[in-house]
Amino acid sequence: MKTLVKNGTIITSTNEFKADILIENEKISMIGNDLSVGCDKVIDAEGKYVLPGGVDNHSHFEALNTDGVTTNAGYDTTWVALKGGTTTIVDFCTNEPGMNLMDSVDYRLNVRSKGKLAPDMAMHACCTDYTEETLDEIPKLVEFGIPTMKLFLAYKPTPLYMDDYKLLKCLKKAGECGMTMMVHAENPDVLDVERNAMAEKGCLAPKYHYMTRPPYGEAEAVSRAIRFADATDCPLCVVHVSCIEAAQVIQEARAKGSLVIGETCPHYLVLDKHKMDDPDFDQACRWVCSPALRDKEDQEYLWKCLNHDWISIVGSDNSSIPLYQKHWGEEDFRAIPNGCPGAGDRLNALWTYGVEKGKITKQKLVDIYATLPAKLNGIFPQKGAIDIGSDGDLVIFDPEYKGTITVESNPTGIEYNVFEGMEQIGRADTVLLRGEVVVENGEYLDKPVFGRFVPGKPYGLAYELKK
Ligand code: DUC
Ligand code: ZN
Ligand code: ZN
Ligand code: ZN
Repeated sequence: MKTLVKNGTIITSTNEFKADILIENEKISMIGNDLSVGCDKVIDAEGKYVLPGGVDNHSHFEALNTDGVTTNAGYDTTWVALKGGTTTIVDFCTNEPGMNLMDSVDYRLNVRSKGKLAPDMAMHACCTDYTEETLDEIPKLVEFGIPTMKLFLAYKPTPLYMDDYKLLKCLKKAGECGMTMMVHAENPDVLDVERNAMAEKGCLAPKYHYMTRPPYGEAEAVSRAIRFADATDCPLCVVHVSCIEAAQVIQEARAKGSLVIGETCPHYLVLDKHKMDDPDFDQACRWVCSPALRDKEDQEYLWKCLNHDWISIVGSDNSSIPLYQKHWGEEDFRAIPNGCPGAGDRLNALWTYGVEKGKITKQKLVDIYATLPAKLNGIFPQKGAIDIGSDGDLVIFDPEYKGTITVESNPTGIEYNVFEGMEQIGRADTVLLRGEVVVENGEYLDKPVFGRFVPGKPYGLAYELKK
């Protein structure tokens, strides 16, 4: 199977040039001017940009919650990522109830996602049930192709929560085997103090969610995790950085040479906390995620961080939690499951509110949405690059498109879109996954299930620095 993409303007993380791209047997085999070869399919990309397929460092297509009851929309909704220009998701595999991580990975790959994946998928392990066996599993996960793991420094007293003892033990082991540790950084005691105080006053509306998750609690946990990671020589990725205070901790640590990488998310870049002020619980609960949405100034600072590479990656943190689960108990902010959908809107949010507003360049966009996430996960240059030998994963991007985001035009797999009503400029017009057209005219083609597991190599983004 040969596919030729002609006349497009290629954008990479460092460059912009007009060229044709030939994909043969799933891989890019030629890049050059006026390629004329016999082909099964020719796509004319005149007037369009050709970007590497997106790599989403952060999705939870299946339940994050380990209570066995809360579910996200599931792997059969992963097509929303493809429609939005993401050809590889990196999904979090938590402990299945009663299972260790390796068995949970096997269950995810061979049962839960079987026959359902639309994009390709790499994986992060996510320890939600620490036992001493967890430490033995770390090298096994790396060897299997999962060189990243997330730990929750919040959610005390659930099994998700990792105290300093567990954090340090995991970091030591991970540092020895080339695993990059990821942390959800919020100080659990700060949260408890603030949340209990609000609840005692009877303040239970969704807006108290952001009022009780202060930036200093996030910054404190980030700085503690970095100190531990430094001491154990373990590469660290701080996921979903939301605020100035936390970003500055990462910025200073990077300046001093710490192996720390920051990730933020589209919702922290374009939405602010006042979304949760809506008096209607069923509206306000949609924006409850952790860390919480912040202020306009935080958004501005996060864009600046991306430009300075103080924060390196934008992942969606897609958590497609249906409304009935967002509001399934008392009207109490503490009962709302945390997380927002967004896997389909990462590229258009970065383009509309980043490139179009002059906040980032097109090259920076490619870097933070495809190239650096692929490097972090050890799947570069197979993914995240337009290069000879890379997978034929391409986004043919129409910069002329103008629209308004609605859940109908920009589906999430559930009933709402947290960017509803916002302007959108540009869109993924055509998307190729390993040479196969999976999105055309902005619409998902509903191909028979197509995604594959992509194993990652150890050390990820820290590899160059560790040498
Ligand atoms: N952390 C995430 O990464 N996603 C959703 C909720 C959370 O706490
Ligand atoms: Zn988290
Ligand atoms: Zn602030
Ligand atoms: Zn997440």
